[in-house]
Amino acid sequence: MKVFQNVQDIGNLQDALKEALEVKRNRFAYQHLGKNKTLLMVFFNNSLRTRLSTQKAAMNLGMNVIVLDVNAGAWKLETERGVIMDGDKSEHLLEAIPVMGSYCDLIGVRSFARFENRDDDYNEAILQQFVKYSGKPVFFMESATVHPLQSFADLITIEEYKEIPRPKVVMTWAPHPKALPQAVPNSFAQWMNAADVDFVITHPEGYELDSKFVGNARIEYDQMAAMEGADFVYAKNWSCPGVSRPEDYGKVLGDYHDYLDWTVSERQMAVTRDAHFMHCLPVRRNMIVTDEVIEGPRSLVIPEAANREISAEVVIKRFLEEM
Ligand code: AN0
Ligand code: CP
Repeated sequence: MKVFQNVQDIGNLQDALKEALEVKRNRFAYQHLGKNKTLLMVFFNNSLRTRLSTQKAAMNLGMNVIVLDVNAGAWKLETERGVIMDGDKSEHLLEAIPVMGSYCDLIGVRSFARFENRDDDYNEAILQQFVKYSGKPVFFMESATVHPLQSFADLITIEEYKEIPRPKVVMTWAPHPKALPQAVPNSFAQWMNAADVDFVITHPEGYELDSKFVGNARIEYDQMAAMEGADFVYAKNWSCPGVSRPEDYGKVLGDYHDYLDWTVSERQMAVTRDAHFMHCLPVRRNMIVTDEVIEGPRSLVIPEAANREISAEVVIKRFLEEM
């Protein structure tokens, strides 16, 4: 594996899940793999879980870890080639990336969608430069379009908590006051399509996700109908993916107050098969989900976040095994 971006990069999913459960039981068994190896994590955006869980995973594997917050202390980076750099950017990504690569053996990068240009975001303009110019293997820690470490942790959590062999998993859009990326729902759709689950997506009209991630997943515009018999409810807000109206890309459509009936509450959970509630966090309470549901006995948000250490450890372990 040279890049961890898509579900295909991890290979056979059953094998990856088996390895994850083994690593979870025995998370310090592979310390020798990381000896004198350095992970560099580069953050262009905020993080709580990704930062802590990925660092913890690398330490479990015996690695040294360096973290760079690009927007807190590093030089401001220009990312476009060909611009005359007479503004506030002191350094170009084209020098910064190979320099970063020279100090480490493996790089994780977080760089969210910028919502300036849909093609740049959907072509992964920033992450692809790390892949191309760092000279080191790269894993995506939420890029413009994907968040694979999250989806892998979500899949591990579903595997651990499912009560029937092929559970019904419903991903529902939920309201949010600010424009959020599509990376989490894109990846979740991609991973659920590859997993052995009955997968349904529900969202208001206008929020259709890119077909490259949705594949053949079932779409149900009626949220209550989608929830019927669900075993897992996966809530997430995302802004307009701009599929049918590119001019709306990255926007919150209409007034979010008009969508508050999409907030996951006891009303939706009542028609499920006593579903587990999931969310990647951070979550805005009583916007995405009510206090009652997130605090309820079927909420998995904490074990789900804890599994981020496990998904990261499996991925980093796979990279180390090839070094
Ligand atoms: C980000 C998002 O929605 O993509 C990160 C989620 C893991 N969330 C926010 O920016 C609030
Ligand atoms: N779920 C997740 O990636 O959280 P952070 O943004 O805090 O890393």
